[in-house]
Amino acid sequence: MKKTVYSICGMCAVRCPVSVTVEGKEPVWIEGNSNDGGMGKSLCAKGGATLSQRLDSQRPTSPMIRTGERGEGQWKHVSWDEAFDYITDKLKGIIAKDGARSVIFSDRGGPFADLRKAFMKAIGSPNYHNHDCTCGRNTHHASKSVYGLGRKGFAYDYKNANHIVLFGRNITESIKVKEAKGFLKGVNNGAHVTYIDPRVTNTTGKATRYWQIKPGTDYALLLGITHYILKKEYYDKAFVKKWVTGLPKLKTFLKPYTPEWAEKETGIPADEIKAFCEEINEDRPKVIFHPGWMLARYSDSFYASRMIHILNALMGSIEIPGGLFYPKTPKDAGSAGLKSLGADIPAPEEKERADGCGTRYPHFDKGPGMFQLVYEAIETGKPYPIKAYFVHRHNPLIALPDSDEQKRILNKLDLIVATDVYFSEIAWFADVILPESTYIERDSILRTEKGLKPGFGRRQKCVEPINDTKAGWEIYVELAKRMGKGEYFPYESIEDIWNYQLQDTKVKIEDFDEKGFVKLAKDPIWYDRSKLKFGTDSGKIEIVNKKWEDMGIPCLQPYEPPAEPAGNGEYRLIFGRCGFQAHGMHHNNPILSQLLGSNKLWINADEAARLGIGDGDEVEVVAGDTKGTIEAKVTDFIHPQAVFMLHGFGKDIPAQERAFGKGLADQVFMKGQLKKWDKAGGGISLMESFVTVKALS
Ligand SMILES: Nc1nc2c(c(=O)[nH]1)N[C@H]1C(S)=C(S)[C@@H](COP(=O)(O)OP(=O)(O)OC[C@H]3O[C@@H](n4cnc5c(=O)[nH]c(N)nc54)[C@H](O)[C@@H]3O)O[C@H]1N2
Ligand SMILES: Nc1nc2c(c(=O)[nH]1)N[C@H]1C(S)=C(S)[C@@H](COP(=O)(O)OP(=O)(O)OC[C@H]3O[C@@H](n4cnc5c(=O)[nH]c(N)nc54)[C@H](O)[C@@H]3O)O[C@H]1N2
Ligand code: SF4
Ligand SMILES: [Mo]
Repeated sequence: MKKTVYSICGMCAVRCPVSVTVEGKEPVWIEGNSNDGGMGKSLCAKGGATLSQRLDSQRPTSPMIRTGERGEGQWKHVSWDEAFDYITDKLKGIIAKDGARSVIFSDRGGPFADLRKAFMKAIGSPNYHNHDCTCGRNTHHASKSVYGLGRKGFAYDYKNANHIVLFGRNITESIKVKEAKGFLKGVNNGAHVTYIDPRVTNTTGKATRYWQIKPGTDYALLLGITHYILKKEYYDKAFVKKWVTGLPKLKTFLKPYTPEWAEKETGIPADEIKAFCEEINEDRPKVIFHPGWMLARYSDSFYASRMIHILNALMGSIEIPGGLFYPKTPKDAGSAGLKSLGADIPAPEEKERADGCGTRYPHFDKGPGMFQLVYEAIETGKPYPIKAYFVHRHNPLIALPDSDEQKRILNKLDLIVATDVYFSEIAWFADVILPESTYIERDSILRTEKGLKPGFGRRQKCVEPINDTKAGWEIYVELAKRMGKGEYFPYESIEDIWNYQLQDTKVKIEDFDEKGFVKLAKDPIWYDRSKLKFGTDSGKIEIVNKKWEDMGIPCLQPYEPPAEPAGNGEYRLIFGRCGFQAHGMHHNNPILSQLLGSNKLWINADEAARLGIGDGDEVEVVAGDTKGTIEAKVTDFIHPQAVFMLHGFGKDIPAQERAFGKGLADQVFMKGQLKKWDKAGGGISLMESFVTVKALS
């Protein structure tokens, strides 16, 4: 007998709605959950590899405790009872000696993280982190400084846009399925697309204008664009008058930054910049400047991203079809939200986070913290000692730079517990691996789905686990109970959790059966544009935000050119992703490893000729004492100052036999980068590293 089970994909952090066909006890088919019109039946390649993830035998099949040195790969398989006992015995000792604040947690974050946050709150530590110091922190804080709203404060209506401007946002390969489909609809509807990247990507193929920008100079381009738009008055005066403060200061600040000046910095001709501004003037207000992600990996990304947020305001594209819109919450649809699992747990006694977010760094959001700063705290014991580390669905050894330096510091800890589905680099380095069931084998807590029609979504178990694995909720509820915090986790089943979450709403668990999600509004909700809400003190969009300036972060920062490669075969190392992989995760997946087995080093054709490198040659890449060899991809499609690698390859975990030793890992070449981060935005400056490339004779 066949049945359809609706769930939520977990192959990457986008978490698309899916529909799984189960025959008997086996999953036999997966596709997008077409009850969601934006999704249809589409999935990306990684989502399509879901069933093979479950069948992959080269992943942890039961809890494991380390028997050799950290990272050596000597393990004993243990029962869940033994694993829980081992962890709680150690943890109780650590807390008795150094206090609960000595426990840190790093997590992917996202809509199911509420339970993990509740666990940390119950344990009594303020030190919960998500991954965002390597992802969107700069854009997030930039958005807060302009709108008083975080980076998820707006969503983008690509489908109805007249012009989509993407700074390194490789929307057709670095995929969010619904977003990519919306983008392609926009393209088919005739939208202009301006794509800016030192490298030609698939998205370039959908663009009406491509600029091969000199790496690290987006801020200069944005200053030039904004200068010209203000000079020519190509902006929405009525919107700006009503909603934007600080325009005169911006005009004065921008005086020197003409398109001609920007041409010198970026390599993009002034005439083209002007032509772009003229086109934008015709296309506005339905213009979307995407605030970027990879734009958030340079040391001035906070400022580049701020300028993008300001440009959106100048376009007047806020809360209109074809522009930016507020993702509406259950409250906007007249419903209560999901009750937080930590709502009834008292806040930890310790108020100061070890990473200093909210205290030493008052302008950084406390919630997700800034994980790179934890390394300093572990190393120095300041502001207090850090002894135990829980890591869940996060792989700092891949996601943060300089894995060797990270290992040296993490080795000072007394306990590392990794909850993972794979033998990831961090799991391999841990003391205990708690194997989570693959996502189609587990239930998760309910999530809130914000949007024009807000609602709630449910990931449910489609099939039983084939190994001795558990769902995350089972793991943390059990750990909390064994740590004497059971009163805050009185749950015996996932239904107990779902009912707790739904208690203030009118929604019942059965309501999810029909479609996999529940919508709280029939029609799209748009705010009245005369009553917009911004989170700043003035309630307006603030070009100069006094609160930020008082915290030591100037809002209008003069441009400083990026560091230049020294020549003689030195290049800036840039990176990105492709459609078949998610970060450093599925490189050992039986299907995905066949689609793309290794990465190559993209190098500009003129540069390659100078160095005597031919397409397909093996070349050596060097940074400090780190060396590796990789196949060169010689191409005109990359700026001469940069070389490019796909992220996530170069696996060195022997248990991952299919991926072991294939290609090179970008993060190992980022020497000393753990300490290089944007002081205004907080994000790690991952793209500010240089390597030397040599032909192998
Ligand atoms: N050099 C370099 N560094 C980067 C990037 C880059 O391109 N280059 N990209 C940056 C970006 S944008 C991001 S978002 C971060 C991403 O880096 P991370 O936040 O670390 O993200 P992921 O790769 O999504 O997931 C990490 C871990 O989750 C595990 N995992 C996968 N599925 C499951 C599951 O179902 N359950 C559990 N418990 N674990 C699971 C994986 O095995 C892996 O160990 O990296 C950042 N760092
Ligand atoms: N298939 C797949 N999809 C994903 C992910 C995944 O791992 N795999 N990860 C998800 C996550 S967590 C994220 S954050 C997003 C990331 O989405 P994107 O930010 O679109 O990600 P990347 O593919 O890393 O693209 C980065 C691009 O920035 C370019 N770049 C480098 N330097 C510069 C510069 O100075 N200026 C400009 N303008 N561009 C530059 C690089 O050449 C590269 O093409 O993707 C999400 N979607
Ligand atoms: S983008 Fe692909 S892998 Fe990520 S959640 Fe959606 S279908 Fe799954
Ligand atoms: Mo990301």
